[in-house]
Amino acid sequence: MASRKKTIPTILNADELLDKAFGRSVKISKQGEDRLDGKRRTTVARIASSGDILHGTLVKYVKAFPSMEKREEFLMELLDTVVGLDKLKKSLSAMSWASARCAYLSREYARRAKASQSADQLERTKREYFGRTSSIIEQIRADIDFVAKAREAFKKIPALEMHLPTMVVAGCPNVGKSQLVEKISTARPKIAPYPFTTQGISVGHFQSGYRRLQVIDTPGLLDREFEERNAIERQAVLALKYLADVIVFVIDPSETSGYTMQEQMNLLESTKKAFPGVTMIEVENKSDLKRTRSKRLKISALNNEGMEELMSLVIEELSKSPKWSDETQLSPKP
Ligand SMILES: Nc1nc2c(ncn2[C@@H]2O[C@H](COP(=O)(O)OP(=O)(O)OP(=O)(O)O)[C@@H](O)[C@H]2O)c(=O)[nH]1
Ligand SMILES: [Mg+2]
Repeated sequence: MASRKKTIPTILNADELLDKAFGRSVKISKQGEDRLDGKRRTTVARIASSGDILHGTLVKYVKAFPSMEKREEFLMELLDTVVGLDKLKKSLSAMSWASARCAYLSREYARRAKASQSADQLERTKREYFGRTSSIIEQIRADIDFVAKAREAFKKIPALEMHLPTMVVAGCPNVGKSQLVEKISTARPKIAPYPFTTQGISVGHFQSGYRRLQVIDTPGLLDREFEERNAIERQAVLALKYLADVIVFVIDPSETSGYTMQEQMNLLESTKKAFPGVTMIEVENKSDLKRTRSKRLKISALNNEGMEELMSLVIEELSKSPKWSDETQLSPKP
């Protein structure tokens, strides 16, 4: 599965950050007119260098996150669901604050070191600088850890393309959504005979002529209010809300999924209500196990039965999407 570009660098924790800054600067050594002068120049250079490293590294972390005020509403809402935007903002601004403090302390103590008149005074200045800087980093230890966690979560958000006509597959857990997605697209979701196999949304592509189309596999949705859903289920709801041009709702009449027809119909109704503008194609999967007399399209994602018919229905619906006319989405000719 394609994932978001790894633009956010690995985030060092507080100890690693201090090690990096002070470990590197300790290698610096300067000559002077006499011993004291040499020591003084070395100390000034070490203070400046460690300050630069701390400031530079923290600024890099903060800048690497997509700006919270920026346009991508969907991405922001997804990030909010996954990590919590308020907390992320708070931690990033703590990092900004610390980077400025480190820069200030480094300037201030380099100045003091320069003015030091004895080896003793120089040593005290150095210690004080180290102590104050370390305590700044210590203060943001939890923020650094949180940002590192957010980065991991952010990396797992698949690279969704907002401009592609998109089919979203929904339904109760274990009904065969991932099996269907796997058969028709480039996505390779995990398929297993138990509910809640799919964690978070995953994305794949398929072609119609030269046109690239997007399919999103979602975790099994349960018939619950948005507020009651967990973070994983909310991702699926958000994908439906922002991206779906057509929803393929998978039903398992064999009930081998562990969900009764009644439970599945309840979810179908609530999904219809929640996304009133979106066309919904209802399919009955696992037709190799059970076929009902309903008018719904019967498929077997496992045996490919009915799949061509389903996909032509899907493509017909997608071709009505305003995104379909966007020529930029055409794949280059092979
Ligand atoms: N007999 C039969 N089994 C199927 C068919 N489609 C899927 N399955 C099986 O049903 C089980 C669940 O399939 P998944 O594709 O993982 O189901 P899912 O809806 O993605 O489940 P979650 O990700 O847990 O929500 C697997 O053991 C599949 O092999 C089918 O057409 N016929
Ligand atoms: Mg699945």
